[in-house]
Amino acid sequence: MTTTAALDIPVSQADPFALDVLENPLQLQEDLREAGPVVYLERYGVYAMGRYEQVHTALTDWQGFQSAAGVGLSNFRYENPWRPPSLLLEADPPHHDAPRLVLSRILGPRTLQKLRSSWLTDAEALVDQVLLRGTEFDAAADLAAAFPLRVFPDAVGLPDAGRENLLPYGDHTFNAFGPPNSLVQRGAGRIGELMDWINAQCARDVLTDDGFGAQIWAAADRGDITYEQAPLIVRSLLTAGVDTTVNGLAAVLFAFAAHPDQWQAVRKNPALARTAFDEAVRWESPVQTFFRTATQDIEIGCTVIPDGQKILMFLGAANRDPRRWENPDRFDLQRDPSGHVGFGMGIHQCVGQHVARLESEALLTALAARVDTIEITGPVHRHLNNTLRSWKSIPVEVTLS
Ligand code: PQP
Repeated sequence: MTTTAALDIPVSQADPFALDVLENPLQLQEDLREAGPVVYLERYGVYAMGRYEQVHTALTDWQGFQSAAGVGLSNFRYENPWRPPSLLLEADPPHHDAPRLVLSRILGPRTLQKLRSSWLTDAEALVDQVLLRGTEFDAAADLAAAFPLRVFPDAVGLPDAGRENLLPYGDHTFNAFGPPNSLVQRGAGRIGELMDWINAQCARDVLTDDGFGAQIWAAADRGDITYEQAPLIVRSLLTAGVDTTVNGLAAVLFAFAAHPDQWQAVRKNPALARTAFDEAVRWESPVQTFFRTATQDIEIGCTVIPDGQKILMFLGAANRDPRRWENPDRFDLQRDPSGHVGFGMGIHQCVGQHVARLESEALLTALAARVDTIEITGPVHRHLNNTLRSWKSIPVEVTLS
């Protein structure tokens, strides 16, 4: 780490998207936090923030830190996006408002109540099915990946054929927020075919008439959004709705396997299942990073981020900033995790978070009803992604109650 006299800003050569860093990002996160409130990442020519206070402030300031130039490394002011930009993620007010309002109603806690009992039943059925095969299984593949795939595509109203495309499409999209490294190149070969399938599923006549997708098209009938916007908003659901929750569920399952006392706490008090998910999202930050772009010269600390520059927000680093969290590396159901930035903050804060929480609550409730202890039985394996803290396998053995 060096300091340039002119800018008075720490400069780092670190590569947050290097495979070994993605494998274990905690050291880099600490280095960034310790270096200062803002750091310049020379390798990519971007700024970075790892401290809670600055990340929180920047996320809340959408006028100063825009999303419309893209929330990945690619700067839409100067580069063509690889796909038509998202009307939610890659937009700011006023364009962002109508799509956001429509989706926030469809995915809001009140509408989701209707799904609650059927998702609880689905979770019980999945847990029964897994345990019938034995008490040793892969918590990542058999539960965390299986459950969202069981409930979410049905809730959207997708046909059965081609659902196996959802995870690879999401994986590539989340890689594409980073630099064009080997992870992006690996996905590039299939992306045309995957994108064609995704786009085809956004059409009204492909979707059932009672799912989230149909509700988006109904919003176009009402004039709340235009007919041109509807398919892109369906695309957002298909892009954002599976990989994110798969890794959120993997995070909470891994957290419990690694903290047996916390699992016993949930067993005694199943109401803790809801807090557990937010604490796991704080602890693991399934979405590790997103970029913003400065809309003007912005003063932070002793430096100025010039207009048009990209800033990498380390949600994962902020969620473990010891300036904000006591004993941040501990997964602890006694703490109040609210205020974590794992779902972002401000006007872009995750519109799907109620869906994710409901999935987690259903799965944990079903698991807590049958499983007394969870033990990790072998080496766990990460799945590397430029944006997501993801899993390939978490081998566990459980004892039944
Ligand atoms: C984390 C929207 C949201 C959700 C899109 C899109 C993609 C990803 C996400 C990220 N996202 N949670 O394409 O509209």
